[in-house]
Amino acid sequence: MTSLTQELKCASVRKCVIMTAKKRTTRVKRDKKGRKGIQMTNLELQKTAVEVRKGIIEGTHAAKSGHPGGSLSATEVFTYLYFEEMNIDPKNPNKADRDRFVLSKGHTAPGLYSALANRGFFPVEDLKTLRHVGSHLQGHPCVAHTPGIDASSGSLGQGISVATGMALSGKLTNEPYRVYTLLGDGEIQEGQVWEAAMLAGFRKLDNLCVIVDNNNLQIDGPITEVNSPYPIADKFRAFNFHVVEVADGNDFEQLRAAFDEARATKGAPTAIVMKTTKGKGISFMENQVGWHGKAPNDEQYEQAMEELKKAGEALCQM
Ligand SMILES: Cc1ncc(C[n+]2csc(CCOP(=O)(O)OP(=O)(O)O)c2C)c(N)n1
Repeated sequence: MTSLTQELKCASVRKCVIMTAKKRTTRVKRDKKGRKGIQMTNLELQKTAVEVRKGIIEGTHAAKSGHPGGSLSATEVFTYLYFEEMNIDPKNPNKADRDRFVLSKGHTAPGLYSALANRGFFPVEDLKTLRHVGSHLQGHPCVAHTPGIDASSGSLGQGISVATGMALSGKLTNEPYRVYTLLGDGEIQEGQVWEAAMLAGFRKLDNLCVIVDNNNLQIDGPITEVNSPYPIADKFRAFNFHVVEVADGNDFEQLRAAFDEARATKGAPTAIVMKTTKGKGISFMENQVGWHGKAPNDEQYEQAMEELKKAGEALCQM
């Protein structure tokens, strides 16, 4: 491939992703495995994840604050849920039978906002207004202001309770939707998480999928040094969950298998416990606790965006 062809191809990656999403938005029939998304290949998902990461960096840089570390570790799961797994419609964010998502680790809103914007819920340009006065994109998700947000969150531990209530409601009213919620591994130190898990297991809420982002770092250090929640999988099993352990939650193939297994599981809620890398995709942020809640300065922004541009170009070669 000549460099010009290569350049043109890469410049159109974003356009391609958007076109693919638009073209397939109308196709919301479940595929053979029951996935309700737009049926993308792993390569398309990887390219999309690069775009989602760009939005995280754009947003936190413009805000001069926010949480890039845990947004980047969860980028693949945000991308997979909104582009492949869930029954959602960006043109009708509140449709009654939509699958629900609750970001229990609400501080990683930049990741969720970027997935929603790239999926077409609102313009990608809005990401630069993160945390600005008057913007609909505040530091933590707010159900009243942002299209696609199903629950306000940010006080750690509470989101899983909201998700459990939604799942129980779905069972009581015989609604077909599924409920997904994403928790941090530091967050699960909160006692309320286990009250919700106890109820979900007891009520056999097989329409509920709890995802734990096991990036091993919390706000001020490794989880094993602060208050270890290990063994995480065994704890959820003790609360009558079906558990899927994912060795690499930044790998789409493994996520695909995990969500297929969760959807096929009957008679128990599923917990997907996935190992990830905090700060994934930006060399100087990876596994650095200091990037939990800090924005890149101008120089760091340039470097991060350059790395993401190169990552996108490398995917174009495939
Ligand atoms: C109840 C409550 N206590 C404290 C905080 C402040 N806080 C925000 S993020 C965070 C650490 C969360 O760590 P983890 O769940 O591992 O998140 P991740 O590494 O995935 O970003 C804390 C303590 C909060 N949001 N809510």
